[in-house]
Amino acid sequence: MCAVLLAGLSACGGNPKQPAESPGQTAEALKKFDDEKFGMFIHWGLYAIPAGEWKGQYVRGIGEWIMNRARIPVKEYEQLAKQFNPVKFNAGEWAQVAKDAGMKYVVITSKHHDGFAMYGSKVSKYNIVDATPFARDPMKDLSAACAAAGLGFGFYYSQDQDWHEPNGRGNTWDFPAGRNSQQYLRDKVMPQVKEILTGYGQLSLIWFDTPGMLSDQQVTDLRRMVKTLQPMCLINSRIGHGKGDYLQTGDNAIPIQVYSKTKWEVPATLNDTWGFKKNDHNWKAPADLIAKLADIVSKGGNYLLNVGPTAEGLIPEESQSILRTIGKWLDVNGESIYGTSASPFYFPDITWRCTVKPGKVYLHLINWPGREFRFEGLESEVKKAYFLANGKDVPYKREGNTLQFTLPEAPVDPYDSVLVLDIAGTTPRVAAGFASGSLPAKLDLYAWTARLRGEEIRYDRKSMSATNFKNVDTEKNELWWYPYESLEGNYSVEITYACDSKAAGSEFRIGAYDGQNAPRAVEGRIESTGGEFVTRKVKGTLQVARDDRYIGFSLPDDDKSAGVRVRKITLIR
Ligand code: H79
Repeated sequence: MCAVLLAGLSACGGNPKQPAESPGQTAEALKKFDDEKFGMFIHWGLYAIPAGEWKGQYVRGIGEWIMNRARIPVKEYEQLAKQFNPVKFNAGEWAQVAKDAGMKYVVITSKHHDGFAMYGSKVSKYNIVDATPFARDPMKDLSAACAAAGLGFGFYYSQDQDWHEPNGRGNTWDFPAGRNSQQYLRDKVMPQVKEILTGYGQLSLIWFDTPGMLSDQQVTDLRRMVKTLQPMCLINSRIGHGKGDYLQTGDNAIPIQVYSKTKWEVPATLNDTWGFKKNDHNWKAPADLIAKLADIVSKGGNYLLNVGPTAEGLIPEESQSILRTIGKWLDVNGESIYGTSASPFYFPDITWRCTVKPGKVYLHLINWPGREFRFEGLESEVKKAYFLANGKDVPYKREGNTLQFTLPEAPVDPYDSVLVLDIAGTTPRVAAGFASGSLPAKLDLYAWTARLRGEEIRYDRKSMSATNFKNVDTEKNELWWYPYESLEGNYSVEITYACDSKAAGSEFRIGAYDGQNAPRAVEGRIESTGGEFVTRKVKGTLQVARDDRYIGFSLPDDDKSAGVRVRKITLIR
């Protein structure tokens, strides 16, 4: 054995090109991960004490970023540790919430950007055992509770940003000077990652975040150590330099259509923060979350949904109640989620989503279409059509590749009525022009599939529209859609919105953003529609490049029209 490597150093003496890992084991772990679909993210740290407020002032943005946003000196922030005493923490209860939600794995912050280790670390005294009155390692309990409950267990570890360390990235208020990343890696990251990989049993995955400073070689060393210590432990793409086992989409970012180039996972919040924030009550509705779960799984992803426990150690009641509602839906409909494959069809709108298993097509009716439901593009013979919720047959007529279903007046499930088609053959045969990947000449990007940027923006399910596009400080409330390489081309653009005369007047911009340069954009003015939804042509042509990161809708100049309700934009090739 190479003791030097296990000590966390990069130079191992051997051939650095020699693989320290087994691709077969990674593939096996990925298969299990792909089947699981739904996991719990837990952001827990010292930031749960200020909970979004510093010295009596509200601090905007995600709660775990408070040290950064309020530019809190290390010496001051460190004092929080002396107050951290989560006496109500009960690992068994947390694992039970995940179980009740129908989640299959749990990922918790072992160290976030603030640099504080939430486990007993021998490497740095800045940890929950040595620096707090709690003086215990909650991760021992939690890893054991998850194992006992049959849940996968993984650690989040901030490998690049560390605001506590002069050589970590991100703290420019205490440490404005240069960084010796190698020293930080050698003295903290490698030995701490070794600790979390060796002290808590089998890890399903390790979840790195916000790469930026570490070099290709440094990341290679980090990956090698993980795979040497735990060959079955998956690594997410945020390790950096393309060295992950699966892709992380952006936070709360869902691809617009099926994406099957690689396995991926969407990390997402239940409100607008990861770490607990006492004033954030903007909880997403269970209906929305269940539809998002169906949406993500239909597109080929996993959903990693976050809870932010309090400084006392409790998962907020609202979070628990929402998660249990999702779990009740999964109790009945889990067959259409776990172990399924992505949709072989593209999605023309937001009425339905689709997952498949051998011999079965699951149509998730996430927006009830009324009594008539046309489903196009399936060539396979259908042997039986029925609802998962009640087992009742659903009558239909067939014309060529179109199935015309007659549905009951009301949904059979309040959230997502799953219509099962038993088909002849193992995999569905899909008619030309309907397959995922073959996008139509006219593509709707609904507000519902967008990431809502900002903490004021709101989505209304009834009118299927987003509103409250406020410009606050330097931040804007916007809609972002993620094409994942599917949209390269030139488009004319339409927008569907409603606006009353009071709110009319602002310029709007629909742009294609590559993450670095100014967007290629088309612009127009929000006009009064008398409050009705109308579809308007936008002047000009939108050029989308293959690698563009997102398509955005915003009010760039003023937010007089913040109250506009945007349902969708339409791209026409
Ligand atoms: O751990 C969670 C986040 O803390 C982390 N990733 C998820 C899983 C994350 N790190 N960085 N970011 C997310 C993006 C941060 C953007 C910011 Fe801001 C810009 C932070 C401060 C300025 C957004 C806008 C948050 C506050 C204002």
